[in-house]
Amino acid sequence: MKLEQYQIDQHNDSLLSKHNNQYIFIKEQLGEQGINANEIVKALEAFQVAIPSWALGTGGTRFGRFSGGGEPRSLEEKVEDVGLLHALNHSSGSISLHIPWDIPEQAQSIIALASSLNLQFDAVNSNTFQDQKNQEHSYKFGSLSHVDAAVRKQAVAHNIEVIKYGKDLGSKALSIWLSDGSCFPGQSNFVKSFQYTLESLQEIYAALPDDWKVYVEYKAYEPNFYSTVIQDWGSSLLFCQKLGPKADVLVDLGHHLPNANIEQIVATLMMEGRLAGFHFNDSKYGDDDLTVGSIRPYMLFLIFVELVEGMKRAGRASDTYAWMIDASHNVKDPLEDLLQSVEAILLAYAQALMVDRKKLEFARSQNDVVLAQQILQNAFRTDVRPLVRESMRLSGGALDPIGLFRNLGVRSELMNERGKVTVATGL
Ligand SMILES: [Mn+2]
Repeated sequence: MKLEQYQIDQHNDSLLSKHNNQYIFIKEQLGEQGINANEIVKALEAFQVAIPSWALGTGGTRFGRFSGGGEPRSLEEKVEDVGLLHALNHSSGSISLHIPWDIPEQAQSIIALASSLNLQFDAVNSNTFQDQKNQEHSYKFGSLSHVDAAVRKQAVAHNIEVIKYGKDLGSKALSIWLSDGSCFPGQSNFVKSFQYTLESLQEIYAALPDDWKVYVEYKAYEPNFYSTVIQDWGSSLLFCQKLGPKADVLVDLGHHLPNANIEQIVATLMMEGRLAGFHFNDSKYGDDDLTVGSIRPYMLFLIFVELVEGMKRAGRASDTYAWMIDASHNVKDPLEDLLQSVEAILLAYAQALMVDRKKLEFARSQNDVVLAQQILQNAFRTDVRPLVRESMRLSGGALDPIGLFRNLGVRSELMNERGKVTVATGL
């Protein structure tokens, strides 16, 4: 299924006068505070969030999986799904592949399909947290950190193979999330695990093309419950520093211990120029993989306050970082969920762009805690939805992406095309 521009235009026409009133209202409101609404809209238009190939089907838990019907059955259908999202919001212009769940057997035809939908290929993701069919060695006790050199070699070779697939598609980065660790005290030697991992990563790093990056993701726990080799941003940064300038730290919002101050981590990584980008999601307890902004929108906003500050300080545009959604759960239509997630990201970004930095620095210099809090909360409590809608409209997307998705009956159309019982590859 493909959306036609006239369908989006018709939808926008029906909402346009109401939208224009709302946009003019906020534009004036912001103008009184010396903020240029059009500039924020421009920044929103430029912000693209990659969609991972594993988020297009209903995610499961270790207890069960409830597929929703019409899920993509092949890589081609996954690319088509991201094409639908991008047509609706014009903010999801790339897809991030997971190998081996989504191996591009014929790169040229996949590239042609993606280009026809205005999509590019984002970072490729390796997988050494599962055993695959016919795999010689098991990853039950680790991969890049394994005590047996033969297992490490196999895991390194897999990552190098993933780079090859990515090169064929025009990707420019490899994302590595390592589940290696231990479940019980005494099971592994922390120092040896670190050193084996470093040696393995060095081999992968050496295989990176010149214009590539490797993103090193950390996670506090799960699936290992006592220790994780790359457990936090400090370990990740240490690996990156030892590897070299092509390695940067990838922050996944669900990979921290409860109540971690993620915005401070972001500020520190940006200060060091080592932030690769983000895996967005939301959670209440751990790596819950919930819709971005659904539980803790204020935290998301505070993170964007640091991101905006850090980008400005480094003189880097938003498209020089890797932004991706990493979520996959049980109860929503995955495409509607992704539309909500992208909207939440853009809302937080818009609010962060509104923060009066000069005033905030002044408040800080005076130790005016009340004013500092007020400046942030004024931005957070402003309804910036008309700005996000305007950015989508101007770039050719829909004023109300989920509304249009529902009005057009996209899911039932997909179920007609693909069947009611389809299960996408993934978790
Ligand atoms: Mn992730």
